[in-house]
Amino acid sequence: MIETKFIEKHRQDFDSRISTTSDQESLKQLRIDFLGKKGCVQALMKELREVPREQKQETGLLINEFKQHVNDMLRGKEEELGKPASHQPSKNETFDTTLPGRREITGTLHPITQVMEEITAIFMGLGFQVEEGPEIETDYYNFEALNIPKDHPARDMQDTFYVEGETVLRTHTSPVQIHVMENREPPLRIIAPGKVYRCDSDVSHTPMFHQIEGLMVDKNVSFSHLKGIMNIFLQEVFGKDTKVRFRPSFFPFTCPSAEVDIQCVICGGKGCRVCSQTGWLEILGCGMVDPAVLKSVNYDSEEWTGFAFGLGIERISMLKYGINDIRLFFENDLRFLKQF
Ligand code: 2NL
Repeated sequence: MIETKFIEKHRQDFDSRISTTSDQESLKQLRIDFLGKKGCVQALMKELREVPREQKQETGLLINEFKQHVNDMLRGKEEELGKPASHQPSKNETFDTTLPGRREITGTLHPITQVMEEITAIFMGLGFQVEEGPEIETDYYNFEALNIPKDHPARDMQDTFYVEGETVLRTHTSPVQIHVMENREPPLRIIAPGKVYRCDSDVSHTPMFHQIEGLMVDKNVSFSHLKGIMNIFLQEVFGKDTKVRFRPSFFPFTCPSAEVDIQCVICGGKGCRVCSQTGWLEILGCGMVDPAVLKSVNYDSEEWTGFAFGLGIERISMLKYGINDIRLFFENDLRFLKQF
């Protein structure tokens, strides 16, 4: 049973305590004692449940009035003492200004992009212009203009992705160079980097991979120009002392044609698994542009000659970084990508 006297006593108690309160700490305690979950006002509320119905309203009013009084007085005191600063470090809290900040996580360029940009920069330094073109091509630009006849194995259904009718996903970036030659008169020096597609998939082949092709057409361009440019390029990518060799080869679009090897970067030429015990690694294919290709773009092959080359970026990146499975480039595992 709550009596008026009883509430009055709590009020006196509160008033006397607040009159002697002079710091934040005891003000906080006072608030807890009277307004907290286990405080005086809450206890009175609980007792109100036991009060007979006819007295409930009057007693409830008194308790509310008391609560209001406590609230007002506490607020007044709070103002009197000044609001606590939003964060004042306590005495035993220290701040180490020498600790490093939290590092921002930044992305990196994909290793294929890095190698592509590196190779592109080398050729730009040698006076080559970068050219790009569509990834969907016609049979004519991907094969016919490059002297690849209809029965050539490179056209086999197993290698080429056919889109529909005469359109294919380009199997090399050569069509870019055909477009440029059709639209421009020689002399020209261009490189064509980009994605190419072949229906093939294992540890060293993916259906999409990256290629850079290069083309130089001018008066009196000879095989020695080609050798000179290939030597400079390979020594820039793999180091000044890289040994380079040219082997006769065949491509429908060049004549004579060659494949270029470097001394194995893994074993230094002694012979290992990567170079199949030969001491050499095949790096790129090249040759003198076949007169039939020059004819298809209306260049006079009596007046102009040219060399061309093509290389796979994934293969070069694998040898440069000692990667044994091409699929790692396309899994996007950050533990792999962060190493470059
Ligand atoms: C390789 C070989 C090569 C070419 C690409 C080319 C382009 C035109 C005319 C003549 Cl427009 N040739 N490109 C020439 C020789 C070799 O690529 O093994 N690539 C991965």
